[in-house]
Amino acid sequence: MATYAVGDLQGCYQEFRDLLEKINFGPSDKLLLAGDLVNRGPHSLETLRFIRGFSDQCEIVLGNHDLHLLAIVIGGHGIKNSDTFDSLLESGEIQELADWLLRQRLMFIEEELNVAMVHAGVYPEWDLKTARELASEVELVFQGRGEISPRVLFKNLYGNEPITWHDDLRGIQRLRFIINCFTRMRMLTKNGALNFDYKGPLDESPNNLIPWFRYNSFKKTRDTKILFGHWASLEGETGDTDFIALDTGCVWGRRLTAYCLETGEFHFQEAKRPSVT
Ligand SMILES: [Mn+2]
Repeated sequence: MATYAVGDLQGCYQEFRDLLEKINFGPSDKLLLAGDLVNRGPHSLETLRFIRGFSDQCEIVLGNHDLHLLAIVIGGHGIKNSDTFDSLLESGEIQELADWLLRQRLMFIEEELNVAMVHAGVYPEWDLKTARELASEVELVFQGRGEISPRVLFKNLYGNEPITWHDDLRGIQRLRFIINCFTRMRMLTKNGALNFDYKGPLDESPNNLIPWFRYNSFKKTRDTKILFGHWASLEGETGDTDFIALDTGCVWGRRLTAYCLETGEFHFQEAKRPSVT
């Protein structure tokens, strides 16, 4: 039995199936999916339907594109020009698939292997226990067991504010900060404020910004390995073996990555789509 973590699928269903075949994924193996299962790529409906079919073998954390889908279905937001999940939205299965997505997490911790997975990152001021508790606050709202309804949360999902964390943040402001960290964060200012402007490679990043995984010299998540996706222009490199970047831009014509937790090996499936810059 092996545990594989796979980066952003974004509707790249064919590459996903080919990758599973390549790693010989079997009924006793486990799959960790780092979120952004849908959008930008061609086959969001097929991807979700397929994953749901073997979800007892999967652990999923939600990404910003998955939340965008829920913001449309549950929060009443409009579709953007760049969205590519029309056939998913028009499918008779959409409500069922959305309900299933709402039961997924923002952070998954595999204690035995000392690994945690999130879509974008763990805010560097949070230790593992704090991060897990804050993720739970949002997950309870997704499940309809929080102080506000899922509809109200998804209606008010969008926005960059607040950009700094205080323990006494409440309501939508608190939930939005937690969600933005787990699903959208890349860079921070020296004062720990979120900055959403820069998405490029590390070696071209502005001097005043620090990637979240390099913010602290003493990591509050200690020796737990953090797996994440979301940042395709890292091309799988963080320069730190405690932080594993899984989004290798399959949807942009590069490749899909699977990381085996037990062996530390990486497996790749090249994209079938032509590369875009
Ligand atoms: Mn993302």
